[in-house]
Amino acid sequence: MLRIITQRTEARTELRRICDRTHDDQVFHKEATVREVLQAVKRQGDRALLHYTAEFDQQELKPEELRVSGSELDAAYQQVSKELLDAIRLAHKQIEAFHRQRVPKSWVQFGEDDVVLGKRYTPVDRAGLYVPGGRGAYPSTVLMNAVPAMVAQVPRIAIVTPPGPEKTVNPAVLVAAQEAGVQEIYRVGGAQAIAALAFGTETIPKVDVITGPGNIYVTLAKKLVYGTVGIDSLAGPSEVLVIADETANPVFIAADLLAQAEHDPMAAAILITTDSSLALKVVAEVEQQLIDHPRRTLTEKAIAHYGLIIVVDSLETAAELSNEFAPEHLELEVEDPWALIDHIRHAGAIFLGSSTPEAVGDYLAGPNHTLPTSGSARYASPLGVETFMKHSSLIQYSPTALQKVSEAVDVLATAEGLSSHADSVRLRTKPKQIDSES
Ligand code: HSO
Ligand code: ZN
Repeated sequence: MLRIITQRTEARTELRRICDRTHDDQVFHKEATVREVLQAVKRQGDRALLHYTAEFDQQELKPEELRVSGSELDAAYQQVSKELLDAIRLAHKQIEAFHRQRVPKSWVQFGEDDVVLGKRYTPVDRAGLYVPGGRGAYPSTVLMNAVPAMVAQVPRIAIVTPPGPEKTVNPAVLVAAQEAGVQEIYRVGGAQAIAALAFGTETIPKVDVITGPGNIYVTLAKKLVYGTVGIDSLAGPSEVLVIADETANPVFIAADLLAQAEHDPMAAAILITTDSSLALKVVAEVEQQLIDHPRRTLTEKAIAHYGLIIVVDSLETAAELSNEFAPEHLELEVEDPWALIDHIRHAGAIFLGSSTPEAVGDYLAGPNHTLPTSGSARYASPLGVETFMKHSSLIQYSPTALQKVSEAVDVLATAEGLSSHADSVRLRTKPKQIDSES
């Protein structure tokens, strides 16, 4: 049952509780297990991968089975329907078009005295994409990670994903990977897969950046290998926050809240509304839509623990509370969403108006569905092409330009007690003086 809160202080306390929901005490315990797995893979390579795959995924692999074979990749196309293939292709096309517009561009700037300054963007050499298995084996996740890496022109991209029963990998995942242009796929998941990508094994290449969502073990492993490799972010369970006024449709809102809740028993679904009668209708509608929900048990759990309705006096107050929560997904189900957006400062993705359910963004609108969670939208952004790139600064000085700053560099270097720094400029600008001193 969705709870309704009208009191502002209580609302703030509840939002904080929901935002902090992943900070459980067991994390320390799990971190010890993850450290052990990382160490073992670092030392023993493939042997440790096979050991942990047997232990955690109950699949006995031979080393040569780690990589998904060409014939398996081909066969996957026979296992997905024509409708699914077409939908994957439409999604791919739109995600690619969006990300192509967002490729960071190198630039140079010509200043006085022929000074040239700039930035040069280059892709990483290798990227590793984690695709969850089981409940979260989504072709959409493959596209959302592989497409930006491809657009960034990363030369080598590898996917890791845990094997299911009979060592299989979800055929839709294999098809989505190939549609995106990735053929290098390994049947390994969990912390051991992250370790393999971070350190390299006999079979799996060491990469420079690891992206993709995963369970708590995967997330802890990404956190621990950060520094050895780059990572996209530390993904927590999914969240949606809906701001609605009296013009909103309670049936749509209920469906959107449940669309988030059905992801995970820890997912959060929050409505902030100015209309108390809408709040009551949404509560009833959520109950209704849960009746024959295929994932009823887990969805109900999420709604019971991390579902919430807050009734406020104005849309400005709604925006203020939303900013404090900094939701991963924010829906503006209000008459004039563009007027409200000026009040929104922190959100991973913003969905405007009643014809824009979050699901279009999850699948195929184009923007990435890998978004900052657990309040990290206060400082972080969606995954993108730039996640797979870095930039180098460019600096070129002319003799005249160097002459003009030589005195200042000299003073700074002397102040820092770094005489060779000073010499490196002085030797170029006043070579004789150096000679006579020596
Ligand atoms: N809402 C999820 C993404 C997703 N939805 C994948 C369906 N498939 C996290 O943003
Ligand atoms: Zn979703």
